[in-house]
Amino acid sequence: MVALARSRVTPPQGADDAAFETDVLAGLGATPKRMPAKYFYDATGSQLFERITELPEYYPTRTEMRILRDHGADIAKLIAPGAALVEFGSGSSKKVRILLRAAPPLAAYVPVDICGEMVEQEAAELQPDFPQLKVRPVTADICFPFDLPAEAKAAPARVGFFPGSTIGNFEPHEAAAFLRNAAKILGSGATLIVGVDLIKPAEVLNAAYNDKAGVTAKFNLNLLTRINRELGGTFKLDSFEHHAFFNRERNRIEMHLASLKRQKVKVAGECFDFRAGETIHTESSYKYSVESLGALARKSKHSPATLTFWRFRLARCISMRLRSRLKKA
Ligand code: SAH
Ligand code: AVI
Repeated sequence: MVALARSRVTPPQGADDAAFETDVLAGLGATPKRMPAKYFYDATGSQLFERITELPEYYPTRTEMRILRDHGADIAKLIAPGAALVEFGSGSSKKVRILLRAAPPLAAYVPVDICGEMVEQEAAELQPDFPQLKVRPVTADICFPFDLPAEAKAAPARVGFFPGSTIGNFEPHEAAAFLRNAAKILGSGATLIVGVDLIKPAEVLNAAYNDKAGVTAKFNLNLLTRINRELGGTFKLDSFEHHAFFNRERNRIEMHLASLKRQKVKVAGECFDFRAGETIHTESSYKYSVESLGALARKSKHSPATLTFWRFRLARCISMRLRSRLKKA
């Protein structure tokens, strides 16, 4: 076991038990019912997401890994020697390994994730493979301000890394707010490298979120298991069904949990009615175009509107890079 300096923000904003209860009760009380996607990622949810990344239908992880392998040296040029690399929503940290091999010597690597178990464990596994690197995991909600570890604060520059199209799980206004928050955390003039899934044919998208093995359905339903365990919920898992479809008007995959019958469910002492067929909207996964991503950057007041992005393709990878200079909003 490698000793890692802990940089947990206490309590991590938005990632604590009280926030979970408040958000779940508000989401179940809303019309239509909804739930923030960040709550998928308890220890089980994080493991299920890892299984999703290996599914034949789920192209984004494989494609992005390949892009990083093919273009890692170019992407690493965005990182100045001695900078601190901060990864937002780091999960298994497997993509950053490719970037770290191509990057110049760094002041620190700071994986940040809402799932404390995942970020601590993955940092401990990464450290021996990069013995010279200071790995400093942080458990935090990336939608809120959080403190960086001392090594990252003291570095002459900070570079953000946000792969996986996790930005697509934010509503557009939340994505803009995230970019402004990232600018505050990384500091004025920092570079942010973002991986974004582009719009592609509905058949490809629908298959990716409705895998034949049913892992995405398990990932979705695990949210109810988490609510039952942590908030004394009475959800019966066999009374709900995974629904996922591409919403062409809004360029997003929507994931829902649909009630198979009329029923009542209790959570944290409160009672909620479900009609047969009524759904909880559990996740949106927005797909971008080069233009809409540029518009998002401009909306976030990053000027010039330049973000680093690359195209996800099934057969062919095209790497497109623009330098992002984040200005304090
Ligand atoms: N970057 C990895 C993992 C993507 S999965 C990859 O590209 O494969 C999304 C990750 O973001 C999960 O590890 C999840 O725990 C984390 N995450 C989601 N919402 C978050 C939030 N609001 N704050 C911090 N981490 C978050
Ligand atoms: C993490 N995020 C970008 C994934 C996505 O594709 O939206 C989460 C996911 N949901 C279902 N499958 C994967």
